[in-house]
Amino acid sequence: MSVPFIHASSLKGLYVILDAQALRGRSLVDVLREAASGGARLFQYRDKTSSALEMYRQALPLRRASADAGALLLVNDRCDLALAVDADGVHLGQDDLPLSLARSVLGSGKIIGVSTHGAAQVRDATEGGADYLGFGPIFPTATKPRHEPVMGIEGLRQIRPLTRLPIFAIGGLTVDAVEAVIGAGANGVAVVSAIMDSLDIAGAVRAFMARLS
Ligand code: TZP
Ligand code: MG
Repeated sequence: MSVPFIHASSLKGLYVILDAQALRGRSLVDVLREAASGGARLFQYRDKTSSALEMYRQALPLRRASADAGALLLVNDRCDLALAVDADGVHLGQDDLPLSLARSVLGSGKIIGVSTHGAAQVRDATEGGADYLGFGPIFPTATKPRHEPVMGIEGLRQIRPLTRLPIFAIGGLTVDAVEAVIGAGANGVAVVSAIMDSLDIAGAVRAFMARLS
């Protein structure tokens, strides 16, 4: 599936995952706005515990805030919610709706990203028409309980030649890992705790942007 130019050019750099379970008393919209003020332009709404109605109520103001900031907003897991709030796309894990069905549901105008954890999944998602890939976990992470085996920088380097799609490295990444993952072929980094655990979200974003430029 071809990706509109505006999408393709945006699928790199810092990908901030707005995790509803990592808020530390702040609101998702506040985190998005602060991150956008630091320069972030690519966001995902991730919520593993809320009901569909709660997620809808969270995603709608996020959609508005991302549009105000000129940023892309993707929804984790749920194509229905992505459509309901007119998000820019969806991010699918290996146990979400199959890519082909997600594409039928969303159409060619939405971005679809796929989490991958090895060579076969990278090939399948590429052949299946994903717009970008997540790859990881690069390092162990407490953000995702019972995560897949770590792939390491070397795992990333090995799968890089298998796809021309943008790859976002994910899992346990801090600013100090940026050089290594980009050096191994990633087009960007997807992060939760390195941004959301920070008391200075805009500053944390700027630190990533400085290493990514
Ligand atoms: N998928 C693989 S690792 C991970 C997800 C959602 C969690 C990433 O969070 P963090 O805090 O950046 O390690
Ligand atoms: Mg999922």
